[in-house]
Amino acid sequence: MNKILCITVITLSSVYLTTANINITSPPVTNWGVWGPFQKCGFGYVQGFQLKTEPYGGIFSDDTGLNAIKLFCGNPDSFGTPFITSTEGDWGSWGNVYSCYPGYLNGFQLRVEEYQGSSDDTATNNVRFFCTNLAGSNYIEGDGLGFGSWSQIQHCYSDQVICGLQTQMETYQGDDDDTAINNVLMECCDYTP
Ligand SMILES: [Ca+2]
Ligand SMILES: [Ca+2]
Ligand SMILES: [Ca+2]
Repeated sequence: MNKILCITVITLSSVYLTTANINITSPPVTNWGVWGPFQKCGFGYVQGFQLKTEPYGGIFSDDTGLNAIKLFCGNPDSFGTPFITSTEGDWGSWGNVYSCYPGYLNGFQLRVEEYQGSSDDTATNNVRFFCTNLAGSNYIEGDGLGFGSWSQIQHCYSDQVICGLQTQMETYQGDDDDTAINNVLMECCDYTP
């Protein structure tokens, strides 16, 4: 009798401890462009990031701000660590590599410039990431631009870490206003050591 009760308790516990993977998505402050390919780490989880940003070109320039996000599926400072990017925009250059190693990325927040009407739009400018090994609400902020304001924080469940990426990228607008990255989706995977 005791043995049956014990098995039942173990079974119920394992059901409640298992959560499905979820997607976390930026609130659409701007919504131009098409979603690129969803990419997922084949092995391991995201432990570092790098941003591709077009530097500010002055008041007469058609600026785009953030052009790509690279997520490293492992220690970003180790040689040959695989990475995922979804769509990469044409403008700008890659900035610093930021690391949470030995921790993992488990949330993000975008800095987005709201619609500017006939003035120059840049949409997403910068990204902050939250990490399993940072205390409280601390984060690592990327080296993007400073237009706009920080939108709502998107966070994985406590037992999950980031494992996938998809970006919404506006295609080249010619003489019209370009913005590059507008929104971001990340998959949170159950963490198993
Ligand atoms: Ca505009
Ligand atoms: Ca343009
Ligand atoms: Ca622009």
